[in-house]
Amino acid sequence: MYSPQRRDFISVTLGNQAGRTYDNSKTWRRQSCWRKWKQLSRLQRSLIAFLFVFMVVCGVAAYPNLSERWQVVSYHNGELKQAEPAAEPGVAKLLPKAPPVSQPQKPRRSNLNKRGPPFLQKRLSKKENADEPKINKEENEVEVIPNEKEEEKDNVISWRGMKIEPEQVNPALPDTQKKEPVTNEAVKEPAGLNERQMAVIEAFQHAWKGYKQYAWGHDELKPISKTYSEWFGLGLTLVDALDTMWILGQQEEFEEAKKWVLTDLNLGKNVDVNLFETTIRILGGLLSIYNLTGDQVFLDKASELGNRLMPAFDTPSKIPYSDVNIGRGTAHPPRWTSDSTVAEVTSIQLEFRELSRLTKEEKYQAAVNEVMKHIHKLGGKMDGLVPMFINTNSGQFSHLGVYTLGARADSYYEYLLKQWIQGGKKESDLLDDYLQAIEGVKKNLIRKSEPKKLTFVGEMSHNQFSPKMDHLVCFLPGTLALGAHHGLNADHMELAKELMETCYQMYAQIETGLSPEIVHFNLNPHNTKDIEVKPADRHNLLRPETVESLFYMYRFTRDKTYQDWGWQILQNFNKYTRVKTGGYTSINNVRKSENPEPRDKMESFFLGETLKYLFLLFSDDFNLISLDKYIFNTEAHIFPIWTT
Ligand code: DMJ
Repeated sequence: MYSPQRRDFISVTLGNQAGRTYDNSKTWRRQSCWRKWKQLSRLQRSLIAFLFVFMVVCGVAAYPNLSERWQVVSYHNGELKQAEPAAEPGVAKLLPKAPPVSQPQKPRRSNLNKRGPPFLQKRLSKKENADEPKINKEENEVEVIPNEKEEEKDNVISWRGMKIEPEQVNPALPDTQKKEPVTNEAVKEPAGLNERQMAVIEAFQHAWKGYKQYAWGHDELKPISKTYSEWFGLGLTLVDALDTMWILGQQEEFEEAKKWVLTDLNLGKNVDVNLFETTIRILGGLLSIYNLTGDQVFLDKASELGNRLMPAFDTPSKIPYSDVNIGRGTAHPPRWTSDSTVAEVTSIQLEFRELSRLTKEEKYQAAVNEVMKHIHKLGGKMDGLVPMFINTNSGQFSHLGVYTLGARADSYYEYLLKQWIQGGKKESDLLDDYLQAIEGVKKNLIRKSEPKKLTFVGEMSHNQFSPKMDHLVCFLPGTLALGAHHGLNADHMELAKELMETCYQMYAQIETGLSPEIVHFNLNPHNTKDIEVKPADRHNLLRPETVESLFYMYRFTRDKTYQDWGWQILQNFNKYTRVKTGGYTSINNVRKSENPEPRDKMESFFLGETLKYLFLLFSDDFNLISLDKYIFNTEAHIFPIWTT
């Protein structure tokens, strides 16, 4: 029989079990659990609480890895290229925003701060995977981190149209502690590329990674402070590196950089630029890449820049001013003098002459030829050697009496020979001046050191010989060898070999295996060391001259010793100047291998010249930029030898 009291009892008891709603069931469960919890001993309760907290902590720690793994899977499947929730809505919601189609790479935390548009970042994360020597906290030691599996499988087309597998352009970096080349079994030997060339490519990629991440579109990378420095504000490193990327087969990087040139290189900005530096690096870089690619974009830019630099020649003597405001179209000498540097006004000729040939506008060539004609006739030389300064008003040499093959005069000699070659060996004044100058070097500046009898080029100051030699002078073995190759005196080649050995010793005899900026040779037979380095000269700026000459020497002699010397130098750059987070840095003290004191600057010529010459040095393909068809300007940009 129905009893309301009993029904109430039943309804409370049974109703909560059988006919309960979702809310009611939760309440019931809570009450039941609570009751059970209360029945446990204090020890049991503590144990369960501890286990619960432990599991929560583990779960939180594991979450990012899980989400990252999901993300990689989704990229590899190619299903979620644009974070398309339609493909797998549940998973897509868990993922961070997916990268665009052109970036099929697992995003890494270190990629988050990258500068530049996202498509620029594709290569960066890939390179971070490689086994690579890393400079430690003190930025001067190497630590190797484990290799992760390559995830990306796209191809790169080299400039010769050769298809290169990703592993081939991104090898694990060799262990720089070892003297011998490192063989990486995982890296297939591609046709035409050897492991030393691949090590150069890897070095380039590491340098470029830093530049892209911290200095994109700016002049120079400061790799330690992870920022940039501006000199002219013209993307100096980027433009300087264009033809290197092309030669090294860095197609993707090249396309990204080209896009920057197209859209962001503003040559009309109100800025004072140095005529020489802008000509050799930017005008030279643009002309070179135009010659390699035939892409009109680069010639248009080169011709715009050429026009903007022309006001420099508007001087009383027609010897150009050192500085030009490319936006305003005005030019001026430095504030403290009306002099220009001799090397600067005589090392812009290859570029302006080539610009005339390509644009068929005579004015560029006319301006620079005028300078050479003037200097050809000028008094004040010593056996063909020129002083370091020339006055833009009078057109006369100034500060007479100091003669060097180093800073402020160096590339005058280099360009005499190279203009003669560029023009098809017809301009005899250039050849005469070159030959006379080399005789002047032999007569006045060449000596042998003690005790090892290293042949070196010193300086003359007011008839006093100084056994000082800049690293810059190490362009000379290469230039002498080039002249000999083009038919000049065979004894130039002998001198080239001796000087090459000396330039190598400027590295080999130093604690870090890297040359200082300047050395002094010992002439005293009682001293035991050939090379002395003054405290102010101990820096290394990642300069190219020695590896440049090694390249010429190898091409002309096929003596593999030159390749081995270059390999040692590359390894020492990796050991002492490579910055873990990307880029290479100039250093303050090449004698201090325990801490070479990074300077926090990667000069544009490290990419434009040093790595390019190393790559070419290691190549056994002598048709790769044949020296019978091309010449290099003083920034390693490539111009054809004229055939008509
Ligand atoms: C470069 O800009 C050029 O090689 C120039 O001729 C000399 N200085 C640097 C490299 O050392």
